[in-house]
Amino acid sequence: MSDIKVKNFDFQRELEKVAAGIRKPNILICGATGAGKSSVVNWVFGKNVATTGTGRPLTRGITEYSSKDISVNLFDTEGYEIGEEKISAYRDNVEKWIGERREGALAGQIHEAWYCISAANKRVTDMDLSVVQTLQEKNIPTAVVLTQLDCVDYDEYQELLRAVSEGCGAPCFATSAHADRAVQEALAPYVQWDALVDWAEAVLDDSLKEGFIGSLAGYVQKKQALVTKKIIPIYTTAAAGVAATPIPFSDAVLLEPIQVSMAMHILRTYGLDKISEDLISFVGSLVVTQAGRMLAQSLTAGVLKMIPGVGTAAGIAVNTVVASTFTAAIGAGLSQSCANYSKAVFEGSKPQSYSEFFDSAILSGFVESWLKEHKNGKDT
Ligand SMILES: Nc1nc2c(ncn2[C@@H]2O[C@H](COP(=O)(O)OP(=O)(O)O)[C@@H](O)[C@H]2O)c(=O)[nH]1
Ligand SMILES: [Mg+2]
Repeated sequence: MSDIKVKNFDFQRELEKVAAGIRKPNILICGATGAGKSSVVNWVFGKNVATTGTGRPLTRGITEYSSKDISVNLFDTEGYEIGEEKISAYRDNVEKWIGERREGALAGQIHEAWYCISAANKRVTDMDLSVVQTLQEKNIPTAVVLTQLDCVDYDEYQELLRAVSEGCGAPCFATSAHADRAVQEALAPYVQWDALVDWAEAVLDDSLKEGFIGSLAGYVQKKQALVTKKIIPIYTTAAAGVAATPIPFSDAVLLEPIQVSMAMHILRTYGLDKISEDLISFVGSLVVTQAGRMLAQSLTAGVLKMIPGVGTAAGIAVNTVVASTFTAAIGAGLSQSCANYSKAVFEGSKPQSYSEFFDSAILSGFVESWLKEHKNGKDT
């Protein structure tokens, strides 16, 4: 396997290519100043969006947050104080702006809207409802996010829910971005962050779901499911295609770039591409080395025994089953490492070093157990 060299890869560039291929949903964030819009965005997508994403003021008090680090575009509408009459101007403004975008390119259209209403105000105004209705009339899937739930008691909360449901029928999700852990624990039965995120994903076209899920802070299980069901299959198919093509090159040369793209795609989905450039090249190198080792083993029948449909006496060349199976196994192994690392990060345990999670022995272990589990199945 002398033709596999880590230094042949520019991992950062591979990552950028992968990221550029991910379609970004456009999410409109509405509500009065102080309603808690920024806090909602920070909670769901992580603090880096509103602060590091370059806020680009568009016309009339609408700020676009987009950055190459994140695969959603957020449109934050600022512009009226709670209870102020200016809200009608705000509504007309947003309505006009959406109308203009509609006439533009498909990629620029608003795909969904989150209308934030602060529970702390203890009322839902007719104007709030009217903005929501305007969005609904434009066929923009719209949810009401009832923010600052920690500021009301149970009866007030029920009253607000009733006002929203009678007033506009939009799905309504109660949230609190209160920083105190004890407050969050007390509110846990009522807070609906997960339901909001599920709704926000469900209303998107399939082609936009990946960008959304990959931009979430946390939600490791959602990410794991996406990687398993949508991302790894792209690369197993590509690997099988390469193995099926009679090209006079070593299979390794052709398969390696597929493993590298897959690895970068998985890192991106977990949001770990933002941890450090070091991690990117560390994981890239690990995967190149691991894939090289597996290919060598498969050529000497080491792993062939473990792969369904391939007898120990199979031919010497890497066939399509071998190529796609070991791609799937490495993908699954890396996904597991990423999930464990992400959980540690989001649970606040501050991992000492990423080599606790990404290391060739750990990856080999995951790969082997994946192969064992899938030995009798065909769902590779
Ligand atoms: N108690 C409480 N305060 C909140 C919550 N969410 C936001 N805030 C506070 O409300 C204020 C306005 O929030 P912000 O997210 O900036 O609102 P925006 O103007 O709509 O973007 C800030 O001082 C926040 O700290 C919450 O869930 N509970
Ligand atoms: Mg704000």
